[in-house]
Amino acid sequence: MKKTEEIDFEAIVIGAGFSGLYQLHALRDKLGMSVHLFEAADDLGGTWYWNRYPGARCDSESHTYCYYFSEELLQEWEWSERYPEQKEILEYLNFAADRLDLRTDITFSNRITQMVFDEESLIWTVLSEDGREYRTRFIINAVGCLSSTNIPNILGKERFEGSIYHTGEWPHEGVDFSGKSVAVIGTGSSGIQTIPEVGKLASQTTVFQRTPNYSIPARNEKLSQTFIDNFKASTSEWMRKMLLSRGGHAWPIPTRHLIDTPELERRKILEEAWSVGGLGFRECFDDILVNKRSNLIMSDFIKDKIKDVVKDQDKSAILTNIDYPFSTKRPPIDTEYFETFNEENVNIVDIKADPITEITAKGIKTRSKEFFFDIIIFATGFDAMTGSMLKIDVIGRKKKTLKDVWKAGPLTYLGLQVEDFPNMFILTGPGSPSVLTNMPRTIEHHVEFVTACISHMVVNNFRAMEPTNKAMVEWVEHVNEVADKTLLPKTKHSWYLGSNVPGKPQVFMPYAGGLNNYRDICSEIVEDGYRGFNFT
Ligand code: NA7
Repeated sequence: MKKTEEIDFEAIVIGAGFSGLYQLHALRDKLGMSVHLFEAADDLGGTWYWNRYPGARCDSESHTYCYYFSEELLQEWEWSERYPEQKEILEYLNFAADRLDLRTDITFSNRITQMVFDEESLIWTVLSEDGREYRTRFIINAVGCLSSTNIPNILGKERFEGSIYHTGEWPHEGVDFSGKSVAVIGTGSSGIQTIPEVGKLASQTTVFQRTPNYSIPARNEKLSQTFIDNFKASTSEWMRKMLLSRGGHAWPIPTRHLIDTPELERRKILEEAWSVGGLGFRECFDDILVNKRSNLIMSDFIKDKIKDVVKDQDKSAILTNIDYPFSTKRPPIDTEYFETFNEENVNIVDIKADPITEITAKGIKTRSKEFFFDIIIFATGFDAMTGSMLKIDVIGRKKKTLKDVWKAGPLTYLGLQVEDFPNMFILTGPGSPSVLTNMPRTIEHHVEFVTACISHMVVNNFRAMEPTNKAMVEWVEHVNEVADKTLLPKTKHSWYLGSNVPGKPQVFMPYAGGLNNYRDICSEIVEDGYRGFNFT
């Protein structure tokens, strides 16, 4: 029996992705704390450990999608392409973990299932799947925003005699598509990356599309040595640009409104941005997410581009039947996605018009037709932003459960902490800019914020920290107000709102005010004596 005050580690970090690895390093090597990291997978990587589907690649540009807290890491690592593919990101994270000697303080294949706060000792007891218990003062949840897979509950799924895969839980040995008839359900970023690769290999590919997507050509390319050398000589300038931007990316900050730009000039700007490609396309004007008319013009521009590519009129009509403003759902970027539909053996089924009714032993039935497959791929996304936290049974003060506190939608202060769950932090949690940004920039900010909070507590002899109810409620109101000033909540079918998961409360979860503004708010709160937080 452990004594009440006894702890195993001063801090426990959960999750070995980008955020957890840096948090382990920061607390252990900057603050000198005893820290341990638990990870459910048998190796590190987080999102990039699980998402090994064909074509898996990051939508952020590689030289921005990495740690900037260490100039050494920046100088030593070399990215090969404009966008890093999954394998390269995993290699990068392994490189960083080895350089920082992190593996010694990580336990793999150990899923945390419960955490319980003791009000008297102010200690958390963390329970893992294998029945072991660990006691700690601080818990930092680095469980990821897009880690809890969403597999729709379609009637008859268990009857299917072929193979079923989800893009977010892809087998390490890969999948052989040659000579196979393959179904892909879902046309979000994962589906849009997978479909061209499957289309090349399978004998027949059928895409089941519920909501069509605006997708921008990624225009991936090898990075030249000149680019790499220039980058290494100016990393601080790259960082400066990223921190000034709303999304934590390094492309030029938009200054023009589409609506005020004369038509010829507007066309020229859109064409130029289209030829550069990538997520930066939406940043060529400043008013896309606030002005309906501007958004409509940009949306129509993209639809025309899709129509130019897809030759078959029926397929083109299904792919461009988009009824929501551009970028209000997370916009994918692609490599030859629409071009793939020019292949005769690649077809698309509009399941909004002709919904899937069941999965049979041999394939998929829609209301009007039966299809036969060897393989079904679910590219159906994730229970985003709250799914992974709510898989853990989190019990705080007065036996309150996180599940209960979040039953009408996530409540947090700054996306970082929840009242009645002292000393528990969530990295890139709901209510923070997170998924609306280039994740490593948001992650570094959160890790450094949490590290500073803990350091502040140590220096001042505080034993517990949590937000006040007022601060939390006001922050959630602010998150909603900010989102409501944009077109973002106008799309009802979006994982930003939780609408992809049946029964999930529909609340706009990320903070849409921009990473630059969010960072300023956090700094002001700290300067104001950690306004909104209570210290014990
Ligand atoms: P997404 O973006 O959530 O896409 C999932 C896709 O699956 C999307 O097209 C969904 O349609 C579709 N879906 C979800 N549930 C169903 C059911 N029940 N039936 C048919 N189709 C369904 O996930 P991704 O993995 O592609 O990307 C996640 C993020 O990773 C991405 O945004 C980037 O940030 C990186 P819907 O649109 O909900 O109608």
